[in-house]
This record gives sequence, structure tokens and C-alpha cells, in this order.
Amino acid sequence: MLEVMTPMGTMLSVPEHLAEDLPYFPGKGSPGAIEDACAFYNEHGYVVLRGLVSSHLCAHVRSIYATTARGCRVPMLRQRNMQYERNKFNSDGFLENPIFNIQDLGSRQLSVFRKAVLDILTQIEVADVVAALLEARQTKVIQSMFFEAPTGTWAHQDSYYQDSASKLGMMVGGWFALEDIDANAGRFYVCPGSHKSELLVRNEGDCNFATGHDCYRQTMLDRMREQAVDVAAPFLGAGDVLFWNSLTIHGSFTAGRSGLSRMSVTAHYLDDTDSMLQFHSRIRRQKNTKHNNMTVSLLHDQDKLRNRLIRELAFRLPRTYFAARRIALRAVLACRSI
Ligand SMILES: O=C(O)CCC(=O)C(=O)O
Repeated sequence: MLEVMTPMGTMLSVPEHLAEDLPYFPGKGSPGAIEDACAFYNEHGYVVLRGLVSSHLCAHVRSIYATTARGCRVPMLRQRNMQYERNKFNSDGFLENPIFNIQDLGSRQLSVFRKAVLDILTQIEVADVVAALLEARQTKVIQSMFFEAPTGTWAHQDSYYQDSASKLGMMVGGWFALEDIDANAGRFYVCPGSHKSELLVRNEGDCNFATGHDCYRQTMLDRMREQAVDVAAPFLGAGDVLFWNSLTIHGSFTAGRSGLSRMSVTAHYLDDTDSMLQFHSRIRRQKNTKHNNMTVSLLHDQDKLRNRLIRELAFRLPRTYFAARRIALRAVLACRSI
């Protein structure tokens, strides 16, 4: 076990090897495993399915990333600041600005990478688990991200950014390990049971996303400390997938040492008949496509000229774009339709 400091300043023993962790549930070949996994998820707000994705598919995405997306100079939207940026690499040569919404990437340069990632996110074994967790007949991917370097993502509930329009907590996130994730590589963590507590920080008042994101992050941490929440950072090997509820507090640690990557993809899913609730404020309509028979919803489709023009403007004039976005966000949050 590796001792890691949580964002609350407490110490946590993080499993370095599979044998040091809970077994959780097999992703394949075990009748009844999905039912057991659902019961665990409902109780703890997260669950791990081991080997849900084949090592062959994980290796395929790693190799396609290396040969196509890594060297691509096209600006892409980024998870950490929602700005259009070119790829940036840390001193170890790993991508340090995670890509936001792989399904939006343009066909000209990135269709092969986009397809390889969507093949994983929509494969039948994944679709079956997500449908069971959401008690839905069909589900859809509404958002995705690609990570390589450790990022130290702040503690949050996805609900603050997006959730199900039908009921808060009815969105599922999935963290797909594309390689064995070292305990020092900025492990993804969850706060078990936090989906059931009174910890929801709403996207409003001083904590609104347009002007109060720092306040949100601090308030979240204060609540975690007050409630002395548990933290778990499961061992995730290539092909293991951790699913969590949109009300479950989670984030990732900063790296314990240099030289490590944590290549992974995350995705957020809804019942196919549901809609995305954005910022606890409005229903965000999305254009839909299909992949592997699953609906994939787009937000900033780069195959559309209009979106490419916005990208060019945002990339060349980031400050102007940021200011305009902030005004638009304030307007959205001020006239809540929910
Ligand atoms: O892995 C991470 O750093 C954060 C991922 C995450 O929070 C998400 O996908 O919602």
C-alpha cells in the first residue's frame, strides 16, 4: 500500500497491486456479476468492473493516440479550463491538457482516434453495465475526456456541471483505465457513500460556475472535511472500469513522483430518453449520432463549419472568448429554466 495525502489533508492507503484491493466484480464471464455490481453501486455510489474492456482494445487506443492525436496541431477543447488549446506535454512527455469530448473531434485529422475511443465507450459489454446501473433499456454517451498525464483534478460532483434532467444522480460516469495505473500516477478517487449524503453543492449564488468556481471548489472541500467523508482510490489495471454516480464526490490525486502516465478515458452516460441538465440550470439540447448502436451526443461538433470558426476565434483570442463565455454563462445561470 502507498500512503497518499487526500485533498482534505488526511492520509489514505492506496492499493499498489490488485491483491491489495477489493476484488470488486468481473466484467466478463460471470453470470450475476452485473446484478451484484448494481447493488454495490447503489450502496456506495461507485463500483469497479474488472477487465470489462479487452487489453487488445486498450492497446489499440494507446497506439492510435500515439500515431494520430499526439502529434496533431489542431486546437482541441480541454477539460481543465474549457479553452481551445494545442496539445501540451509535461517534462516527461505526457499530454498535460486532457481532451474534452472526443466525440466532437473533427473527421479530417482525428476520425481514427475518435472511432477507437468510441469503440470502447459504446461496446456492448459497457452498454449492458451502464443500462443496468441506470435501469434503462438504452443509454447514451453525453460527454467524454482523454487523459495521459496526472492532473490532480479537484474534488467535485459531476452534478454541478451536468446531470440527468429527469432526476439528479441519474447520470453515470465511467473511468476507463487504458493501462495499469500506478499508485503514484495521480489515482482517480471517489468518496464512497457521498451520493447519499446531504453534500450537494448547487451551481448557484456564490458558487455559480460563471464567477464562483473557486468558491465551489473550496465549499466542496469544506463539506468533505465537516462530514469526514471516506475516500477510496481503487487499483485499476488496463481494461478495468470504475463507474460512479453523478452525486458521488470524486477527483484525482496529484502525481506522487514524475515519469508516470495514467492513460485513461472517462465518459458520462444517461438513459437514452433523458436529457442533459447543465449547471443545475437548463436542459442542454445535443445533436445525436450513433456508434455501435448507442446514441452519442455532441456539444461542439468540429465537423460543422460554424463550430470550427468559433474554435479559431477562441484559440486566437482566448481572453476575448473567455470573457464572452463568462457573460453568456452568467446569462444562462441568471435565467434558470429549471
Ligand atoms: O481523472 C480525473 O482526473 C478526473 C475525471 C473526472 O472527474 C470526470 O471524468 O468526471
